Amino acid sequence: MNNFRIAIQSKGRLAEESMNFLSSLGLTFSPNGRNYIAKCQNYDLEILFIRDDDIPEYVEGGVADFGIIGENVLLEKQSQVIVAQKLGFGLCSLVIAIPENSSIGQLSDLEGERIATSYPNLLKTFLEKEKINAAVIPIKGSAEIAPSLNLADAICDLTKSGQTLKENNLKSIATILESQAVLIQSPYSRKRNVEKYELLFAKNLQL
Ligand code: PRT
Ligand code: ZN
Repeated sequence: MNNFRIAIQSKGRLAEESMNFLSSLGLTFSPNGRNYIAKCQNYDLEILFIRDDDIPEYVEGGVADFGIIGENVLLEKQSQVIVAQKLGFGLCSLVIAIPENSSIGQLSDLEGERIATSYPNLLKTFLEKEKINAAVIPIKGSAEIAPSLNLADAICDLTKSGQTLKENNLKSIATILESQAVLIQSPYSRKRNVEKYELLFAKNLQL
């Protein structure tokens, strides 16, 4: 890999702010930047637009030198990358939530219950730490509907405003992670590409 590349989410909750971050470094891109790859107009850098779930693998494998991803995804995937910088956007919490009318009153009442989540690794680690024996039900999305369909007694999902939980008559009983977007760096990134980033970020270049 020679080209200096950064992988960001193509569309979704981190897409716009990731582009804003790159713009804040002084970088400019052509308006058709929604292709798979966009070349920077004023610096030797390419942006790779991909799904957020794929970003850790691309960066871990060295296809991209850097990436922008939520800590929630990074920690769930136990990815071997370097966290270069916390970015202060994409703030959200990974919580355990139960139906408002549930008989579960506190964390220890989750013993023997079923919890649906797309974050099975983070949830299992939390349950082990809390010494709670609960069944983790891995799902890909829409965890909030699992209790009403009797797939689970509780969920473990991301929340920001709390509106989605409320709309589904759920309430949070524990926060297992406070997450934000982070800049990750490949362990295989060529030295000169890391230097390019450092120069860029330090705004030592006149763009
Ligand atoms: O298509 P792709 O795979 O790239 O995207 P995605 O659908 O997997 O991810 P996306 O775009 O939904 O989220 C990307 C990242 O944004 C997440 O991994 C988090 O790091 C971060 N983030 C910040 C959030 C939220 N805020 C958030 N609110 N991710 C998801 N949500 C969900 C929440 O679970 C709820 O369903 O948004 C909904 C609204 O939340 P409330 O609490 O404001 O109602
Ligand atoms: Zn995703």
